[in-house]
Amino acid sequence: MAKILFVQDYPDELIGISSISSYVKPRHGVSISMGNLESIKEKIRAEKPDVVGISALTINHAWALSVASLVKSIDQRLIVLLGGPHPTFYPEIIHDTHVDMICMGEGERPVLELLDKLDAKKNIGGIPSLWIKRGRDIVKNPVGPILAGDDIPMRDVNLYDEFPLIKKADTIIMGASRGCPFHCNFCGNYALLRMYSGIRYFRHRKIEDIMREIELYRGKRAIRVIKFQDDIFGVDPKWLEEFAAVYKKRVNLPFYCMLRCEYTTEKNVRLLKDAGCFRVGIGVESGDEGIRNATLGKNLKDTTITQAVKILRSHGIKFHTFNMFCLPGETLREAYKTVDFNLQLNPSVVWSAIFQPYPGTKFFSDSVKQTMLDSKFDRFNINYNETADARKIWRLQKLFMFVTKFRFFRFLLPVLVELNLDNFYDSLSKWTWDRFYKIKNGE
Ligand code: B12
Repeated sequence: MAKILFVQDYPDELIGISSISSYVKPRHGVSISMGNLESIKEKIRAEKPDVVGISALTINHAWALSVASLVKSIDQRLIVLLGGPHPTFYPEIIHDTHVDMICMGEGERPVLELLDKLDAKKNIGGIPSLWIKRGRDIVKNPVGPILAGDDIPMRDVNLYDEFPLIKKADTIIMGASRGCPFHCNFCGNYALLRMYSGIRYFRHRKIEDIMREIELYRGKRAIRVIKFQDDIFGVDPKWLEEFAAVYKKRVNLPFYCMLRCEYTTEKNVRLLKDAGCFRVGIGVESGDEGIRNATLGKNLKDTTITQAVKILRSHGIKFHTFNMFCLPGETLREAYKTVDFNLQLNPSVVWSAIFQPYPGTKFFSDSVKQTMLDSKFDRFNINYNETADARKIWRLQKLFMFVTKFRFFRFLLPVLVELNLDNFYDSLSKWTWDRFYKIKNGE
């Protein structure tokens, strides 16, 4: 038996990690640690793993490298393996002194093969999907095949039991599918579809597995709400029909999911509502159709969004919108359209972010790469909007949530974006989110 210790920054379950855990646990030891370096250090000393597997996004890649450095300071022989979206889209992170290998894409098969080979003391050089440092050389194995939908394992429902807040939570996150059939320019899926070209990358899981996974969680804790965090829920109408019927019969708990507006049809919404869906998230991205489609490649008309919202409303399903500001080439006039379109749609929650060209997106280029690495990529400090309006649009993003909550202030926006009150606007944005929009207890 070989042992892997997973380490993550995000303070909640990560489906990817609990999935790899159940895949390798029949033959190997798995443990988990989160967050601060001191607790990670203790865990390494207690568990004595062979491999430390660090899950990294771009926003926390600097943290991931600090963990890698810590691991090597404890014992040079420990293998440091980085996986997750950041190394998938930016495998060059392997050049960091403290990283031994990185995993591109799905981790179940490569991690199992690595642990099997370590256990059997075999050569680990040729494992598909892993880039491996060998002295000064790097072995860049091509990406291996992905799991078929039916083979995606049920998660290890016990992995996070040592964390009281997770163990006691009355919501669970679920994944009913992997991948996304769309390739919007601002999303990592753009690179994944190319990385896995020729393969049907979007896959639904077996409905029976999803039900059994939920039942396992319900056997452990009192669950009130389920959050499906698939990129887009219910892409295949036949799958959705079957899912809705089985879910209602076997689970019958309120749930939340993400939809694309094309799939928000009368028929699908009726199925979702009947099965227990009470809220959905939809990506608006920009209120300007030109930016949304020509720049972001979303391929979604205003009328499709308004029609979707009308259907959701008629079925009493709440919805929240996802939006971005400071988009490449976006002018202040176009940014106002995002505010006004949301005022028109009137969602129960609005969410917005300052656009960032993450690795894996169409927008990621060599020049951006340089800025990211030099700056340790603080996501809110770099504004990639190159227009003269950049600062004003940044302020608009900070005022966006407040104005969608208190509509009366809309007329003041042209004055407010001119004022250099950036710290105040930043605090106001956080306050509005915490006070009015942050979803508490899954409601
Ligand atoms: C759900 C989700 C969230 C949830 C997370 C809830 C939760 N508890 O998981 C919320 C809403 C909180 C969230 C927030 C954010 N998210 Co998000 N999110 C997702 C989403 C839609 C699904 C994640 C998921 O469950 N995937 C399914 C599992 C099975 O896949 P996986 O996580 O990739 O894991 C597999 C592999 O990556 C690999 N792997 C993962 N870890 C490791 C570790 C090791 C050692 C190994 C070997 C392999 C390995 O193996 C796993 C199993 O095959 C993804 C898109 C996507 N499809 O992945 C975006 C995604 C991960 N998010 C993204 C972003 C940008 C964010 C935010 C920064 C957004 C923002 N501006 O605030 C924040 C960051 C939050 C944080 N501090 O971590 C980006 C990341 C891009 C990047 N380059 O880093 C993604 C990829 C979407 C995109 N636009 O491209 N997110």
